[in-house]
Amino acid sequence: MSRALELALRGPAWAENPQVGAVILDSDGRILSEGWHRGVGTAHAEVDALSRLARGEARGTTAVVTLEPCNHTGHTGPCSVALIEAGVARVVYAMADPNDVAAGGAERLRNAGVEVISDVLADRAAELLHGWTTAVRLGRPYVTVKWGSSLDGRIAAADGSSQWITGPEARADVHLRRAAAGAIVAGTGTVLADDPRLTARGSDGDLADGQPLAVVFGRRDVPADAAVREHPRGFVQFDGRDPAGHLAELWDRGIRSVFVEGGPTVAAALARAGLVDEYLLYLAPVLIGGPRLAFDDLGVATLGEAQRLDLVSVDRLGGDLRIIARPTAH
Ligand code: AOF
Ligand code: ZN
Repeated sequence: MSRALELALRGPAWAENPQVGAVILDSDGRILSEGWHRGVGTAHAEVDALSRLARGEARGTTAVVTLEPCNHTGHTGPCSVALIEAGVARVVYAMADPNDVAAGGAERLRNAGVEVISDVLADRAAELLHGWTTAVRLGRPYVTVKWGSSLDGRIAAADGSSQWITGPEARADVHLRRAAAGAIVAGTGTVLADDPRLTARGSDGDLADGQPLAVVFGRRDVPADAAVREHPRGFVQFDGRDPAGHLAELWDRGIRSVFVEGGPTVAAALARAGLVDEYLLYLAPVLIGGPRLAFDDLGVATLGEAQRLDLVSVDRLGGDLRIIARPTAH
């Protein structure tokens, strides 16, 4: 299962479908074949692994998959049936498929006489697919709000300068997370003030392979010479007044995760609407002072109304801290 989880990571993290990996083992536990899912419309992981075997070679084998084999005909046929027809004797999977449309594969396999073992390394699979699973459950993209701040919680100096509060390790981490997101969101305030490119780049400045869609929230015009207009996937603008509606439109375009980097207005609008699944803070040991904070008014008049979050992780990245928190319900 560890190997299958490694293979899963080869698939695109930004895609509409989950990252899934599979290995096929012979009766001595040797790996006969490996597979992974490359995104919507392509073979599912277990079918990809089966396709690398000769006819009849899968008979009596064990298939190890990071997600319960699907039971539906979507872009491809049901994996449960493919495994049964190939004569696989045993299926081991990590976590159940939370997608109602696809679920039910384990039962179908059992009914066909295949031995089924579940919950192997389930925690690791659940963490890998946390964003996708949450998105499927909520029926909208997984929303991460990211900001970089000084020790005193400021995101810019009085003149608006904000580059760079944090160091290169933190920036590299941001770019990895951009590349894994379906879309990056920034408000028009940020577009006008910082002229961000909203692309995922390597340390050499080159564009990463997977590029998130660029999304701008707000009513003000994006200037004709704005960098976001040169975005390799183009940019989309919403007026910002209906965050839930905008997320629904992004969902319809196949976007399953959005990475919000765009200023206190957008961050507060999403947080107030209860639409944020993850808060990602890069905290630098710098003092700035002054009025520039990461969130506009959250409608919290008294401490009892404050949003309490669960601390998920605290890591040191170079000279900065990365702090991840999530709402308790998530
Ligand atoms: C599997 N193995 O490798 C993956 C699965 O539209 P489709 O046909 O590609 O189906 C997508 C759904 O299938 C997806 O939402 C999830 O529930 C499941 N993904 N299932 O057995 C795989 N990627
Ligand atoms: Zn499948």
